[in-house]
Amino acid sequence: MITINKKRFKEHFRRKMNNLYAQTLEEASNEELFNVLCYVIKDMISKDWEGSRIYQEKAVFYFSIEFLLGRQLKSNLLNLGFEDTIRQGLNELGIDLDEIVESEPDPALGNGGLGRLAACFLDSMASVGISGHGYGIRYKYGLFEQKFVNNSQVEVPDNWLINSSYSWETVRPNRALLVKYEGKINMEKDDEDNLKVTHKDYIPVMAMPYDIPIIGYGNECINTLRIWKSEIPTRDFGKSSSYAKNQAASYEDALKYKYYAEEISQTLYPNDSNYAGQLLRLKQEYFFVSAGIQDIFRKCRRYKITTQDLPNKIAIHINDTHPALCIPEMMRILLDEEGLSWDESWNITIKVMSYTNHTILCEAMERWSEDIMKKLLPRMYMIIEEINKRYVNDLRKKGYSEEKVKRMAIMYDGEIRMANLCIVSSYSINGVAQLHTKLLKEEVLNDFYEEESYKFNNKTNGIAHRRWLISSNPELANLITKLIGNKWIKDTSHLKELEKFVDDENVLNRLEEIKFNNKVKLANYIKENNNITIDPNSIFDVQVKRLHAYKRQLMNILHVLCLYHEILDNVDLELDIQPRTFIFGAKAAPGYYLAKCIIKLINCVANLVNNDPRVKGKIKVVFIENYGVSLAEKIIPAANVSEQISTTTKEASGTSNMKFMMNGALTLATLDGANVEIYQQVGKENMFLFGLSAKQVLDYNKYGGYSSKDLYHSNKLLKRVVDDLVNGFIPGLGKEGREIYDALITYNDEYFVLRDIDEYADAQQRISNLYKDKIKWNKMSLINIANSGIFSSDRTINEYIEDIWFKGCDEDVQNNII
Ligand code: GPQ
Repeated sequence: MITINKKRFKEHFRRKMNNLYAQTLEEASNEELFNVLCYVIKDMISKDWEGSRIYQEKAVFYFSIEFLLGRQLKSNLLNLGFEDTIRQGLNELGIDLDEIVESEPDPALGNGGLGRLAACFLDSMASVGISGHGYGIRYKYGLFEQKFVNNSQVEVPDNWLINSSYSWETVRPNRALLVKYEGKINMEKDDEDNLKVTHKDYIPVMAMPYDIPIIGYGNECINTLRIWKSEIPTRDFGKSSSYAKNQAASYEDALKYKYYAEEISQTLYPNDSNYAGQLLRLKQEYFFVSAGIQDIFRKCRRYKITTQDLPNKIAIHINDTHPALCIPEMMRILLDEEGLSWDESWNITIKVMSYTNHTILCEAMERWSEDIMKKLLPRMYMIIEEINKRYVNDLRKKGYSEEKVKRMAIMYDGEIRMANLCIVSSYSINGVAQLHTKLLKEEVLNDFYEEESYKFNNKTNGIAHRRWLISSNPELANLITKLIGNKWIKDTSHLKELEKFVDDENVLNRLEEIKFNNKVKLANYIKENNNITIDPNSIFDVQVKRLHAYKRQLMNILHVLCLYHEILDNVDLELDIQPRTFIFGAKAAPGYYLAKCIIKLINCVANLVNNDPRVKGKIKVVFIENYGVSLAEKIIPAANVSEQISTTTKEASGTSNMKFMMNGALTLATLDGANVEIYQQVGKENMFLFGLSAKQVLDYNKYGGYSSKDLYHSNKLLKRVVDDLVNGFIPGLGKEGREIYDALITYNDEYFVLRDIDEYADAQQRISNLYKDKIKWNKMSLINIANSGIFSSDRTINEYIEDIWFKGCDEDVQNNII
C-alpha cells in the first residue's frame, strides 16, 4: 500500500521544484506547481505501477478511439487517499490545492458519452482490481474549444499540450512500433510449401507510446492508458527498405512524408455519433489498432504466452466499430507472423474479441469503401474479404434468401460494413442499456440475433461515482457518509440505506442546503464567465450534452419561448410562475449545420428573454460556453432538473442522466436509453416522464402517419412559437430560423419535437408546481440518490468481467465457428 507522510511530502515537493525548474516555490506559476505535484505523485506510485504491469491472470485491453479523461489530479488524490495530507502539506507551504487543481489541462480526447464512458471504465477496471488497460490515440488537438461570437459557435483549436507534454504521461521510445500503410502484398510459397506473405513498398509510420497511469481506488492496482502519437520512424527502424526509400526522397517529399505521418494523430474528429468517412479517419483507426495489437503480441511473447493460450490470457474489447480492425489485424499477425493456418487463427481471434454497439442511428454506422480499404490497407482488405467470403458461403449453405445474405454480408455494394464485421467475428455483442439492446436484437441486428442469439447481451452503462459524486460534490458525499458510513464508496448498493432518512426533515433540509451551496457556486461561475446574474433560488433546469437533433435541445428552447409568451400575454396579471433558470451546454460538430443553427437560436432567445424587463427574472436562459468534463463537474451538482428528452429509441443509453440522478437532480425524461432503468429504480412518481413510447416511434417510422404540418396548423400556441423562428420575433436570428423551421415543418419533424412538446410542457408544469413543496421535492431527490447505486461503472465493469471478459467464449460460439 502506498503511504504518505506530510513532512516527507513537503521535502519531496521542494526538491522536485528545484529539480525541474531550479527555482523556489514562491517563484512558481500555478501550472508549474501542478507539474511538480504531478511528478511527486508519479514518483510515489511508480513502484506499484511497475508491479501492476505483471499480468497474473487475464488481462483486458480496451480499444477506444476516444478517452475523455478530464482532469486527473483530484481523482487520483481521492483514489490514493492522499487528498487531506497533500492539501495540508501544500497549505503549510503557502499553496492552495484548489488553485492547482484548476490549472491542470483538461485532456479532451473524446467527443461525448462514448469517450467519457471509456474513461469511467478505466477508473472502474483499476478500482475493482483487474488488469485492464486502454489503447487509444494521443491527439495533439482534442475536441475544439467553443466560443460564441455574435451568438454563433466558433471553434478554436484545443491546444492542450501547450508545452508538447502532459505531466501525467510517460513516453516510452523503446516501445515504439511501426504501422504500415499502402504498398503491395506478396504471397509466395516457401520451400516447405507454406504460404509466405510479405508487405512491400509500404509507407511506414512510427507509433510512439505515451503511458498514463490509471490509479485504482484504495488498492495497489495501477493500470495503464497507452495512447499513441504518430511520427516519422527514427533511425532504429531504418532497416526497412520502405523507410529508406521515403527518407531518400527529395527535401519536399521528405516534408510530405513527415506531414503524412504526423497528421494521423494530429486531431480528434469532432463528430459525435456520426460517420465521417474520411481517409484520414481510417488511417487513425488502423494506426492505434495495429500498434495496440502488435503491443499485445509483444507482451504475450515476453510472458511466454502461447498463441493457443491467448484466449485464456487476454480479452480485447472493441468500443464501437472504430477499432474494428483489431479483428483482421490480429488475424494478420497470427497468419503472417505466427504462421498459423486460417482456421487456427480464426478460432483464436473470435475467442478474444468482444464488441459494444453504442448507437442505432444509421448515420453513425461505419461503412468503408472497398477501394479505399484496398489501397490504404491492402492486407486488411484481403483478410476482411476472406472472412466475408466464408461467412457468406456459410449463410448460403443454410439456405437463406439472397436478400437476407445481402443484409448480413460484411461486404456489399462496394462497401465494408464494420458493425457486421464485429458481429461476425466477436464472441460477445452488447448494447448499453436495456431498451437499446432490445432494439438491437429485435430491430437493427435482428438477422444476426436470430442467427446467434447467445452472443447478444446487455450491459447498462455506468459512471465513475468517485469522480461524479465524491470528487465533484464533496458536501453531499460527506453527508452520505455521515448518515450511512463509508461502505458505499466501495459498493454503491449501500446508497439504498439512505432511504431510511426519507422522512427526516433535518436530512432533507441539509440536502437542500447542499444543493443551494452548489447552485451559488455555479451562479458565481456564470456571473464571472457569462456576465449573467442568476438566482440560486430559481429552479436550475439543465440540459448539457452534445448538440444533436435527436437529443432535442430544440424542444427545450421552444418551450422556453412558450413560457416567454405566456408571461408577455399575462404581463398585467403578475403570473405566479416559479422562477426558473434554463441552463444549456453543448458543442455542435463544426459541419453539422442544423445543430449550429439551434445553438444560435438558444443564444438569441437567451438575449431576448434575459433582457426583457417584463420577464422580471422569472425565466432566464444561460448557454455555458465550452461544455466539457471540467464544467460538467461544476454544473451537475448544482442541477435541480435533469433534461433527458431524446426522441425515444434514439439515445442508446445516456450517462449524464445517471450523474444528475446521483447528485440529487430529478429527471425530466422520455422512456429512452437508460432513463428506463432510472424509472425502474425510482418509479414514475419520482421522476417526470412524458412523450412517445418506443413502439409509437417505431410504428410512425415503419408505417408513417405523422404530420407535423397538421399539428402546426391545429395548435395555435405551437404555431406561434414555430412562426417566431421566421417572423423576426427573435432578434439576431436570421436564416438559421428558416433552417430550423424547415426541419420542423417542411421535412416533417424527424424527431417528433412538435408531437411531444405539449406533454413536455405539462411535465414542466408539474415540476414548477412541485418545486413549491420543498419537503416533497427534497424527498424525491433523496430517493433518487438512494437508488442511483446501480449506475456506478463498478457495477457495469463487474458485469463485463463476469459475463464477457473472464467468462470468455461461449460453447455455442465455439460450436458455430465458421
Ligand atoms: N455515443 Cl456511436 C457517443 O457518444 N458517440 C458515438 O459515436 C456513439 C455513441 C454515445 C451514445 O449516444 C450514448 O447514448 C451512450 O450513453 C454513450 O455513447 C455511451 O455508451
